[in-house]
Amino acid sequence: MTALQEQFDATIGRGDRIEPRDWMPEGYRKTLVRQIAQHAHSEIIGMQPEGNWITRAPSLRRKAILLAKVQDEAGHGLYLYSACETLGVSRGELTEMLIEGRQKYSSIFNYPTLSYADVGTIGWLVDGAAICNQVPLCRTSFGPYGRAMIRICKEESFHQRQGFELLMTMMRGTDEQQAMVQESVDRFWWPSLMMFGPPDDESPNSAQSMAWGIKRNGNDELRQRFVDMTVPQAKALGVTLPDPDLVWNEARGAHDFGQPDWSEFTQVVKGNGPCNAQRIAHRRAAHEDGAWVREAATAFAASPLVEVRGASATNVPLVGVRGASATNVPLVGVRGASATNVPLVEVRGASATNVPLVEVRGASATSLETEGEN
Ligand code: BYC
Repeated sequence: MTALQEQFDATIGRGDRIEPRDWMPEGYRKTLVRQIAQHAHSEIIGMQPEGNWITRAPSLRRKAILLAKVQDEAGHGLYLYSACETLGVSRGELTEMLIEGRQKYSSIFNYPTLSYADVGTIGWLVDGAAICNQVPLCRTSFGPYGRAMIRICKEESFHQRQGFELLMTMMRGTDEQQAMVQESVDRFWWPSLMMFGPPDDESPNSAQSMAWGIKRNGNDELRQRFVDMTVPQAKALGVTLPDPDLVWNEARGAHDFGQPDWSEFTQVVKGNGPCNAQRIAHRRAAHEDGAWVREAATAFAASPLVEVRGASATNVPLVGVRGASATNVPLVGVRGASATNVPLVEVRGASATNVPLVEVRGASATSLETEGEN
């Protein structure tokens, strides 16, 4: 065993974190890329089923809440893609892998949202399952992933409550509204249980992922935790969970429950669920439609930092420097400059009392070209 491997094992053994600068076995890196990418893709694809109801939410308040939730999911995707990028793979590559079907996303988002009650059910059950699965991931062994999870879990908690509150409101409504909630729960219950992955004895990745501290619990343990958490909530709502085998087991101090249809799960994960093709087609179209934004952002990033026109000593525009803030004011808009490495800028007509603003084109730390001041 190499010294690096020993150091890695000792870090994991102590329950400390591995950071991107640390040496790590290739299998650990690959497993993390797989899981974090799948997680990021799930957040982004997961915007679609709920996004389907934004224009049809029944009031301004419900629309604002739903918009905010879907926007949070975009944010979660971005934190997770960023965490993944610390492992040496770019967001662009990950997106390509998703739309080419080389990486997965959570099975749950391949089911349609057929009624507005599904917005509440997704919040309650899907975000509820996500919380059970993700709270332990706040302690995952890879630093950037664990830190991203902390914020994500706080937001997921809010998402779950908003779903529960929506369903509670509908359950206090008309018979039709109550029936809508029950029908929605009937459709989403089993797919929610599948979110935790296959049973432990059919989970090829669990043992190694747990040994590495990537996963902290097995799939079955977290599924059980979710069922135990959800049963009293269902009672409070007044809905029935569609499982005839669901019963409290006094001896175990936990609920017994039936198994989801694992052949359906396999089909959905293989790409044959009700909405797989639609979800990926939509994601691909959004990616293609956004090409001009990426091109513009790339061109902007390559442009000089400062380009100020019409500026004078008394009329100093505040804009024009990216990343500047009240406490972080770059002295000169030259890339590659730092406190110790300040490129010389040639400014014509400058004196101590007359400091013209400088327009720098194509400037870099090694190649500087100055142009006339305004
Ligand atoms: N769906 O060996 P296993 C959200 C795959 S988004 C699809 O147990 P592992 C939200 C698994 O990848 C929340 N595939 O795997 C967003 C593996 O295949 P590969 C998403 C699944 O990784 C918007 C194979 O089956 N959460 O909350 O040890 C709106 C064997 O499985 C699924 C996460 O991503 C599935 N359900 O454990 C609202 C959590 N399950 O990769 C809400 C992070 C399994 O070998 N991920 N597979 O080809 C994890 O915790 C783990 O990856 C899993 C699976 C527990 C999901």
